[in-house]
Amino acid sequence: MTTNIKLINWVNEMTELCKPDSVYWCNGTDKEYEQLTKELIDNGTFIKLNESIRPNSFYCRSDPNDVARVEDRTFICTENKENAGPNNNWVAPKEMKELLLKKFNGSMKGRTMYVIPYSMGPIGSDISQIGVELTDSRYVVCNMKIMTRMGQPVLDVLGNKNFVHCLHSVGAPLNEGQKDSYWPCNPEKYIVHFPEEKSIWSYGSGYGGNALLGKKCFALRIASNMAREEGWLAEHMLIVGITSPEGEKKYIAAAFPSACGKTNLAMLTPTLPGWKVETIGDDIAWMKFGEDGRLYAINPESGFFGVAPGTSMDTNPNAILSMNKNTIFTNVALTPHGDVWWEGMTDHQKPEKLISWLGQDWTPDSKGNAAHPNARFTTPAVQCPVIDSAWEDPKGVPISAILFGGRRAKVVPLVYEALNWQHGVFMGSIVSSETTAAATGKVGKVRHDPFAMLPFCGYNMGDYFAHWLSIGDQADTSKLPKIFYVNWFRKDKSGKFLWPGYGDNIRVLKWIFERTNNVDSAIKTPIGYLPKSDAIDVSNMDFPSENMKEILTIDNELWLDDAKDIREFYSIFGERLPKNLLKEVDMLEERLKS
Ligand code: SAT
Ligand code: MN
Repeated sequence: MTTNIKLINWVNEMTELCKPDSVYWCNGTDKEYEQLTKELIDNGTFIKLNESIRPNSFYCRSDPNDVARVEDRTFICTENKENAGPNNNWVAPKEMKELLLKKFNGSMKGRTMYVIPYSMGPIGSDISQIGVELTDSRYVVCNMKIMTRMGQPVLDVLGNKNFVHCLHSVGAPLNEGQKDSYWPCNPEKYIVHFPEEKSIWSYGSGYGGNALLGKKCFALRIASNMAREEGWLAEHMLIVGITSPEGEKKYIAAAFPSACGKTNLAMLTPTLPGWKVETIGDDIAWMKFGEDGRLYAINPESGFFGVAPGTSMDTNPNAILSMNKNTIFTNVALTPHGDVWWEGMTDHQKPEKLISWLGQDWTPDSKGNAAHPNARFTTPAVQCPVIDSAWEDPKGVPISAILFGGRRAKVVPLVYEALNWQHGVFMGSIVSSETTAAATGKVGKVRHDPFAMLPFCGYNMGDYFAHWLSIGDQADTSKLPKIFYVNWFRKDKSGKFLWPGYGDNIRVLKWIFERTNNVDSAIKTPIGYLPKSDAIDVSNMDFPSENMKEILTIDNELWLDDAKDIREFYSIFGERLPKNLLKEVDMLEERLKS
C-alpha cells in the first residue's frame, strides 16, 4: 500500500473517468501472477503449455488486427508543435486531452482496473525511474511482471515522490452479462505521450510496445525527454559484455531498428575460441556519466520481449534456453503436444500439424506462416544462460564502444569506425534500414531511422542530434566510447547475404574491441576507418577473401548518392538541424570526391 497522495488521487480520478467494476493494486508476487494467468485461461486468452515441456508458460493469440506497434497512431503532444518535430505525429495537448477524455470515459466498464507500480531499472538505482500503469488488461499485467520490477517494493521506494503517469485501456467496455473476447481491443487506437507533464495515455491496443507502457513509451519516448533535460541518454540499444581470451572485459552498446537482430547480438555465441559475450540488455540502454567521466549504462528492463520467428538453437541458443520456462508466447503456432513453434525454429524438420497464430489448422502445405512475423516471447532476463553478473548493478556498466546498424543490402560495408565523436553522431544520424514487421506497414522499404530512434524519440530529432553533440562537448573525449557502424545484411549481386552473421559477428566485435585498445588495424577512408584487409579474424571459417574484399568495399559514387539523400532527409529538420552535421555532409562529400 501507499500513502502517496498524488498516486491515490490520480487512481481515484481515473477510476471515476474509466468506470471499472473494481480496482486492484498489484503487489507483484508470484501468487498474484498465478491467479491472473488462471483468469486469462478461463477467459480463453491463455492456453497453458505442456507443463513437462515448458513449465509455467502460456500461449496467447492476439486479435489479427492488433499485432504490432502502430506508428501512425502514436502521438507526441507538446504545447509547441516544433518541439515534437517532423519525426512525430502531433496534436495540441488540450485538443488531444479532450478527445482522450471522451474515449476513456467508461472505457473500463465491466473490467478490473489494475494499478501497476513499476521501476525501470534496478529498484533504488540512481539511474532508475518509476512509473505507474493503470490498465484494464490482465495480459498487460502479466507481461509487465516479466518486463519490469513491479509491485509493492516499488511503492516502498517511491514514497511520496512523483512518477510517470501511464493510463492504458483496451477500449472494450463490457455490458452487463456480455461475454469477453479472448483479445479485447478497439479498432481505433491512440498511443499518446505528453512529455511536458510526463504522462502516457494508450487506448485501443493490447499488444507489445503499444500497451506495455514501460518499454517504448516510457523508457524511450518519455525518458528521451528526461535525458535531454538532465544530460544523459535514453537509447534504443542492447548492452553486452565482451571478454577476450586474455580475460580483458569491455561493455558495448548497439542501436539497431526493431527486429534487426538486437536480441541475437545481445546473446551471441562466439564462433571464435576463447571469446565470451554476456548479456546486460537486448533493447534499451540508459546511459549517464559516472564520477570517473565515463558513460555508464543500465538496462531498464528485466525481461526480453523478443521476436520469435528465426530464433533457433542455431541462430540464438541462449534465447531458446532462456524461454524454456516461465514464458509467455504471443502469436506463435501451437503444436499438438502443447508446445510452441515458429518459422525458423527447426529448419530441418517442420512439424506435420500445427494450429497457426490465427487459430487455424496448419500443415507445411498451408498458405501463409504458422507464426506471425512479429510473434514474440516474453521471458525473464535472469533465465538467460549468459546473463552478465553485473546486469542489475545499480551503477551500470562502463561503455567502451557504441555501434549503429541497420539492414542495408548495398552501399554500407560490414563495419567502419568514426573519425571522432562528432563524426560518430553523424553516423548515428544517417542510420537507414529496410523496414520490418515490428511496426504495421510495408516491410522491406529503406527508410531513414536515425540512431534507430525514429519511432521512439519523444521530441524534435534535430534537437536530439544536438543533444548527442552536446554530450561530446561536455565530456573528456578520451573517455567517450568509440563509435562504429555495422551492417550484417549486405548482399551480393545474386541477392545472397555476404556475411553469415549470428555467432560469426564476434569477428567484427573482436576488431571493434581491439580498436578501443588503439590497435593499428584500420585504414582511413572517406567514410571513416575501415578494417585493414586481413584485420577481421576469419580463422576456422570458410570465408573467401574475395567476399571480404566485397563486403569492405565502398563505392564513392553510391556514397555520393547517399550523401544527397542525407541532405534531403536533413532538410526536414530545418533550423533545428545542428550546423555541424551539415558540415559533416560537406566534409564527407569532399573526401569522396578527392
Ligand atoms: O515496441 S515493441 O515492444 O512492440 C517491439 C519493438 O518494436 O521493438
Ligand atoms: Mn526495440
